Amino acid sequence: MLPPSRRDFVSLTVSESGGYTNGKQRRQSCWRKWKQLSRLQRSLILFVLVLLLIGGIATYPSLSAQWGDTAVEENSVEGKQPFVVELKNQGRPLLPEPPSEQRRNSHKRGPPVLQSRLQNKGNSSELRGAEVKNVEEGDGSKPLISWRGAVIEAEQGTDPNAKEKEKAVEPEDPSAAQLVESRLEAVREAFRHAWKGYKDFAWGHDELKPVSKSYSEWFGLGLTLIDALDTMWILDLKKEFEEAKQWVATELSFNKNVDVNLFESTIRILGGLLSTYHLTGDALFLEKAKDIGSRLMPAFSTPSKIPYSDVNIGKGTAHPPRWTSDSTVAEVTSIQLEFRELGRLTGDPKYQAAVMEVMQQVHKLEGKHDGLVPMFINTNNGQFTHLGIYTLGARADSYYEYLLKQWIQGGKKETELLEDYLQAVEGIKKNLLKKSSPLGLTFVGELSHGHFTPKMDHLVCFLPGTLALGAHHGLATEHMELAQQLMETCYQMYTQMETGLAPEIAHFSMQTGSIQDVDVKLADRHNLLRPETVESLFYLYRFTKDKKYQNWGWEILQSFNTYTRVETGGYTSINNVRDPKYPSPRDKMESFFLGETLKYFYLLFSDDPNLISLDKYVFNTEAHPLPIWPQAE
Ligand code: DMJ
Repeated sequence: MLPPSRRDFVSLTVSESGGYTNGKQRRQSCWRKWKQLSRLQRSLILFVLVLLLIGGIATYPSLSAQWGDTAVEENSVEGKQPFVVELKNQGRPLLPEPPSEQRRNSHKRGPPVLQSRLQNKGNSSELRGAEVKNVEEGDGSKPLISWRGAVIEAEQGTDPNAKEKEKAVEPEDPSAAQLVESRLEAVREAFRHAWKGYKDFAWGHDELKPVSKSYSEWFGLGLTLIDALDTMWILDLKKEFEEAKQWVATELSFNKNVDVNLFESTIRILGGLLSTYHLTGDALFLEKAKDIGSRLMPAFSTPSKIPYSDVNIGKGTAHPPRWTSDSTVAEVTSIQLEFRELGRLTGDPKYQAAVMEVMQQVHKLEGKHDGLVPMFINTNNGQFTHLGIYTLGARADSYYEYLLKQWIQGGKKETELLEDYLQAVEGIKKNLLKKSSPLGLTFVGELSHGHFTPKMDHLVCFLPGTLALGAHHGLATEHMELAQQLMETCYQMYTQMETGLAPEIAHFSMQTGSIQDVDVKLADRHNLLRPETVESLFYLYRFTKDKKYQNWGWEILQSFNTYTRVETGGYTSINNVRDPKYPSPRDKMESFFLGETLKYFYLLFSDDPNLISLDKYVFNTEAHPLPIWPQAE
């Protein structure tokens, strides 16, 4: 190909026109000039234009996101649309300005575009209706989120004076004590809102379906109500606690022909009742705990003494799932804190014997890999099954948590538990820890028959808290360092998402040159209001007093309020943490949102180390605090 002639070059870059007076002349002279150009010149111009067009299309999303950010920031500055508005619109206590670190980061997630648009609409009632749909706006068809009676942020931006109100009552630089109190009150408010939904539409049932204003049953035992009892006590919500207690006293009966899952009913119901008994001293809860505890015992009548997954608490029969005789390792090794405590309170040795038998068997079993356990165990022969897959996520997670916590509960005397825990931590470090790109985040992946996968369940985010707890109780400071690294990773799983909420499962990028550390597969984009990250933030803050952990928690609470709060009461799990315009509600509030997530938020924001002291209590895996046994026992 020939190089362009000098004439070509000059005619492309220098304007020869001596000026023009109107558009028509300009168009004519342009056309003349175009006709005068050589074919090569025209081709070059067209080529450059096409390049510009492609470049423009490619950069449009990020530019528009930036513009959106800027718009939101500008709105905030102008006092039109603060990030969280709904809380202020309902006469609830005003929230403090987010800490400066948070404000700096808030644009990272992309704009709450929806919020600014809603603000302009100024009429939230238009957003109430059926399902998600497009709503015609004056300037054309733009998608708006509208859920059946449950526009999560419909109230946002409907009060043009919101920012002014916030300014009026909120000092520029609120004192530390005010900040703490306002955050605690924000958690109480969130709880009351969740409780309102449960009370109005699901009272006495297992779970609230806040969008359809109905409920779902799992065991038919008022699961949410029982799971939330000690949270209400800790949050000092006396009225709510009393009405729930009345229900327990008059309505709760375990004499029912229902199959319950041994693990879930132990951690949520038995754990919740025992914990509430300890906090309140009310014998009602101990009686109920004894009742459910004794009804769960048939699960241990198996050939191997490894319990079945399911028990019929009315008939006193137990069985494995229909498709297998296996139980899940995490399930059979994460019921010990509760049954050990029940044994101590009742003086009946059978409870402790049953669960310690499981631990002793698992301690000796073949099939572990550097202290890491497989996910399944057979109830007939007591052996691990599905060997070769190791994860800190679903089906194995709380095995590790309960090794440490049983050791703490029993006064740090049961050395086999500690040995297994320490070996497992080494196994994690050796086999599952890697660094992501570009931020170099330490994450916990999975091992499948020797092959490493950079996949991390949100469930794994219990680990920073557990590691920190171990360090607090005298284990290596290295555990604390790892806890802090993993805590950052779990926080990034939230902050790198467009909604500021973590997905159920993250995949970490390991290639240099990656743009984002956290990648999420389409099927993993849901958020179930899980507690693990908030739980770990609570431990990390308790032990370090580093305010950044509180601030991270505060950001997460705001994201829950923005994307999961249902106007008519309750919070909903969502399908898509990557789409702030359409997070897509799943219409379910899991009981652990009240039992765990909100409780850990409250404890995180509290500066009182004696509010459930970690030297006196150990939390079960459903956030129910149980006492550390006095040394004599
Ligand atoms: C809770 O039931 C418990 O925390 C359990 O250990 C794991 N799953 C949920 C919360 O995510």
